[in-house]
Amino acid sequence: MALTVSKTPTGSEYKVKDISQAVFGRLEIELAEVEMPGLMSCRTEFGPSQPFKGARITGSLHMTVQTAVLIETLTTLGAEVRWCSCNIFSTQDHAAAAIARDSAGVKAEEEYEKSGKLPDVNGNENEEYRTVLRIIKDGLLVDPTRYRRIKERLVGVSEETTTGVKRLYQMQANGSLLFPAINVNDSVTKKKFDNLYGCRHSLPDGLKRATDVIIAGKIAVVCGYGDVGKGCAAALKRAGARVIVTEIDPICALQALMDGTPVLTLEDVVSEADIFLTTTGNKSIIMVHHMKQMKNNAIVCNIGHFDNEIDMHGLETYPGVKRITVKPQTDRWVFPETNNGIIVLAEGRLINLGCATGHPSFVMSCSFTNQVFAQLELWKERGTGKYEKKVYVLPKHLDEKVAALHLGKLGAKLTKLTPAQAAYISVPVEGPYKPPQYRY
Ligand code: NAI
Ligand code: XFA
Repeated sequence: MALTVSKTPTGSEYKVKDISQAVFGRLEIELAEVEMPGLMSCRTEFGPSQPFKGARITGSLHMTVQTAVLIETLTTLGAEVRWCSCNIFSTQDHAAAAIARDSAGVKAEEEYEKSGKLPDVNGNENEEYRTVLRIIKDGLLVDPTRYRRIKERLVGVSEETTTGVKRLYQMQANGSLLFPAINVNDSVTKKKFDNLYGCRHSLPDGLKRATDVIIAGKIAVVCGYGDVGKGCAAALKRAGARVIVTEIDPICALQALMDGTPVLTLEDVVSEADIFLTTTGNKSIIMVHHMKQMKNNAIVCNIGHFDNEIDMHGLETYPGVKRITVKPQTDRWVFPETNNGIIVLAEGRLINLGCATGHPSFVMSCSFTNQVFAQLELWKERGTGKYEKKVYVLPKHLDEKVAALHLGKLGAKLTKLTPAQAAYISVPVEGPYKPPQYRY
């Protein structure tokens, strides 16, 4: 399906699947706003002074309802915004339509539109990088002078993802970073929400939508007890499951035990458990020889690394194995020797994306409020020399402010330190704030 560039009556360009979905998009955006108090407080606090006046902000991030609330926070603060969906699967067409109609230029589904094919994930470069290169190349064809001064004009970048942040630190190390960058991923209020609370919310949702099995009473194995594993184990326990953890790190293993959860190996429990979940960020965790030993209709799913924790290749190529698709994202795989089947969710990819709707608005509000603070800081300090061509994290007081802006909505009241208490616990800090490096 070809998408054409269109214009709103006010001249804003857009390229979205179906502009008529803007009405539905707007209604969901309005629901999300109430659940995104951090972003809405930014509008109240900074809107009147228009701090982004003159700033042109462009983003490449999943074009969802929650991202729409971020975009409209930036425009409320005075920015001119253009947005490009970063992933063909993650675009919510109604959100894209509402933003295109009301707030910012939007490009969605770039790759798919051109070739009709999914991007080649095995290409040499990663997907975001190739998307950016392609946009630059297309732009140069239209106007060869188009990007000549981008290096001088670019004020800075804020980055959301672990992978993106890693790449920025590599660029800093090899001298190829051309602009200041703020690492939003390592704000406490981003990471804990993304990894711990977000997954704690959406794992049971995905399991229930996909299978409808009762979780109570089941034996669930959670591979990995980092932030994601801790959140998922907690959710499964609250739903009444008996949880067992596998770990390679003695500290995380001990934490599981202190939380009352046995730590064993997959081999120990593979033929006993009902639900298997990978959260390790590592690869090759549940292999086909494990799956073969599982009980009939054991559920196998992943919420950790995008696609390589479960040995789907081994399963697909197992001699005589039969795949029965119950519905999209729910497959029963039957082994010929035993005639036992296992139920694999989301084809081994992220269960909370494939079988649920990802993070809820409140979780995204914590990430995105960090994004707004990062952009405000970069724009305010442009040309002052405060930020060099390096990667920074937000100062602790801003991380705390993100949290503070989410307290009111939940009816919390914070106790204030007395001056004497403040002096008693104050520790002089030298140099820039460094977030804790440990991950427990
Ligand atoms: P983490 O590093 O805190 O935890 C991973 C844990 O797995 C560690 O404790 C590690 O010791 C353990 N581990 C590694 N190899 C193992 C093995 N072979 N067997 C058993 N345990 C093993 O990382 P975190 O924050 O929990 O994230 C994990 C993954 O989840 C990452 O790939 C991350 O990108 C992804 N993630 C997914 C989300 C989602 O919505 N689906 C949200 C946030 C993160
Ligand atoms: C899709 C997001 C990715 C959607 C969009 C539509 C639907 C569900 C793909 C995404 C991320 Cl990779 O959004 C989700 Cl129907 N998100 C973030 C998100 N999750 N991430 C769960 O929801 C966090 C994460 C992940 C997956 C961290 C590390 C590794 C993988 C963007 C977003 N989500 C809110 C969607 N609500 C409808 O805006």
